[in-house]
Amino acid sequence: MKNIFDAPFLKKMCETASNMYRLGWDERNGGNISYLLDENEVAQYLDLNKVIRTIPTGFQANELIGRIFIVTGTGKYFKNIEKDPENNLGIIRIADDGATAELLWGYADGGRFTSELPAHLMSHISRLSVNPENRIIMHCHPDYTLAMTQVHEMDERALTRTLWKQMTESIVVFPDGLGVLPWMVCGTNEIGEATAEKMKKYRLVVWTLHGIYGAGRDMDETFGLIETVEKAAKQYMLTAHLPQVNTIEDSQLKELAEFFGVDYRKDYLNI
Ligand code: 2HA
Ligand code: ZN
Repeated sequence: MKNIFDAPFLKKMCETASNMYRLGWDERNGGNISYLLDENEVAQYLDLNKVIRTIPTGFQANELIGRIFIVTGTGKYFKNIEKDPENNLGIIRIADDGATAELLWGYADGGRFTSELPAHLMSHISRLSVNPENRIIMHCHPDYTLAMTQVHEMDERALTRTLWKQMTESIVVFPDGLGVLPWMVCGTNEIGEATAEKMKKYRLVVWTLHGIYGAGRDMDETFGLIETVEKAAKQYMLTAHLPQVNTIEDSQLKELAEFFGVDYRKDYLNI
């Protein structure tokens, strides 16, 4: 059996959490990540017949029975993950009943997975139905994206258009735009269901006055999506109060999307 601390998926989880922390996206215990793992890869590091304990998830996820995830722990701080992964992360498998998590590794101090597990698992189900390659769901509280939810109209088309117009890269990186949820209580099945519904159409979902969810095939893609939204939101917050001299026109957004061959939301442009 190989040493779990050498596992590339564990290292990537640690490295990503540290980067997110240093960017200010995950203050205190803010944010959470879940990463769908390959069973054969996990089997190189852990005895899959050895369940440390079981933890109810609080909802039914029949589509994910047998699937294994590495997930950040509830109440844990992103800044501590890299130096102490075994207390701050856990590897869980969704049991045959679809409603119980079998702990295979981690949460060593008796902890459990993030309170946002319903939103994560439901979002995994949604994204897998659109793209079977999807592995990551990531949630965090980036400054400018969050600030923008205080001052910008929270309409999906309007918000996406504003972000696309901030910088050339935007429409190329997130041509599918952003889904938007109004303010809601977090940690509930309701916000999980609402997020997952949006995830059928978007890889990015903004939670008004809370933060953002991103989904992707791997950690870099998912991180990069949120990073690009946050950069565009920063440009907006740095300039929204100043006279607008130059902007990217709708015809130029179309040119960009066509040149880079991305499948963009055409009804979001006024053309
Ligand atoms: O896990 O970010 O949304 C802490 C949070 C809850
Ligand atoms: Zn949050």
